[in-house]
Amino acid sequence: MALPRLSDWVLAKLPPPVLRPAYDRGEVRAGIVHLGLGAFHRAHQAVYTDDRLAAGEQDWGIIGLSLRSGDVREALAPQDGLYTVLERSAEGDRARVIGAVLEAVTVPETPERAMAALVDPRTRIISLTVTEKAYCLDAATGSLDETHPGIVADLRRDSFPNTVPGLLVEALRRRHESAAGPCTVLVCDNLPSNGETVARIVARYARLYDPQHGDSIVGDTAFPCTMVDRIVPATTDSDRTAVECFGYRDAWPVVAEPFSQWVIEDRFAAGRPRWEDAGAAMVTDVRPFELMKLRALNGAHSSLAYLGAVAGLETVADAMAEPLLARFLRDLWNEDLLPTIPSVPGMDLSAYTGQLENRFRNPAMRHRLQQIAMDGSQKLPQRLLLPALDRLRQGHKPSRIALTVAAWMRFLLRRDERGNSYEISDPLAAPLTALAAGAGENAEALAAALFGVREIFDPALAGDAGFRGLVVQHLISLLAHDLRRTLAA
Ligand code: CS2
Repeated sequence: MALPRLSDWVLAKLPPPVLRPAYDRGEVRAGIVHLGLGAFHRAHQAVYTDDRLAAGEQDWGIIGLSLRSGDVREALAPQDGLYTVLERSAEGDRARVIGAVLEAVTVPETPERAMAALVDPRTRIISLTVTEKAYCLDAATGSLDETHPGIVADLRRDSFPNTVPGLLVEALRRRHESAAGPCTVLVCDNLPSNGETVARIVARYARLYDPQHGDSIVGDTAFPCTMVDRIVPATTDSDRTAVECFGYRDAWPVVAEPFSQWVIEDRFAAGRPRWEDAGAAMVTDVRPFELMKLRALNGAHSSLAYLGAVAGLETVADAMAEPLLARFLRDLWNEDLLPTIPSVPGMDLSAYTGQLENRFRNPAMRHRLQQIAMDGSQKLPQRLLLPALDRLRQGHKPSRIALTVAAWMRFLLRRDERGNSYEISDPLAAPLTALAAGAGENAEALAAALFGVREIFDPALAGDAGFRGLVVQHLISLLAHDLRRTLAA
């Protein structure tokens, strides 16, 4: 007999080990509109929110918007918005069905439905997980990239906005006009000072959009900073099969590690769920937590991704199983990254990296290095290049970061040491791969070409002869030999 597909109707019949929403979904009203209904949001914020719905805070259901593809809506709509979180560890999978997402909307398909949700006075939080690149940030100025083709097009105001800043400002403008009341824009992407940075981008866009009223459009909106953390690899078909072992079908479950952390600056314009009662930490200053996570976790992830991908390895756990790489990672933390992280209230950094090491080793998670390697141009600056500059200013040569930069340059040649080729997924893929191909296997030329990319490299770092020398030296070794020999040296 075919297994039943997840839906409100099937919920009551799920076998006992499957945890399900402990509340009546019919009583829940939407108070949050979330942009970017990907796996991360569904395994993170939606789970914290699901706990609060179960505790009786019924005004905080989520309407999820997908900015590009209709895949998520197509998977979730027939399931009444329900989906499974498979919490995965060496002991096996724990399945929990999340009921917090009340509706999934694909913005390009039904833009006015999306806008109506954003502008509804009952919407008091607009949260986002749209990836770093979607904010159209100019890394050099820390504000809006005004030359971004999407921004230029949106500012012409002759069609529905396509960019995140464009969509946010259009929503805030309509809220302002209709006196919908203040709201909070809750940014949950791995950007430095994420709330503050996006506030700057949105304010700038609003001023360009309407020089006279731009400031008042954004006026009473709050942009708290957050630190979000949970490892959530992209869902695969074998994850769908894993759900079937529990006796039902789910078109798009999400897989996550047991660990989850959320630190939120407690500055909201119009209320919020008591997420602290679901395990989040509400603080006055997120910055130390964010620096710790962006550098120690994401910086380490990107290093493993480029080193491992160049060596032809597949997952984070595979990379951690290589003793030379595990050793490299500890040196990266101790020599190059931890000395750039100020003390974090209530946290012991060496215990934190010890825990990270265990999380990365989780053998049940198949977190692909190529997934983490995506969008390097958007990730490297805050994860590794700013720490490199900090370290140089402290009078030390960050040689492990230099090796990562060399591996990233080598990675752009689109062929690993074993001769397998792959594609580069990055908003700057075209210029970066053209520069890399032009230089080929000449280490000096490759480094010179890529250090010149202003969107990625601060001139202070690109111009540091010591750092460049290290990168070139590592590149020569990676090109002439391989990762193993380079690490051993
Ligand atoms: C990863 C992150 O893909 C990546 O760039 O480093 O998605 C990472 O898994 C999360 O930030 C963990 O919280």
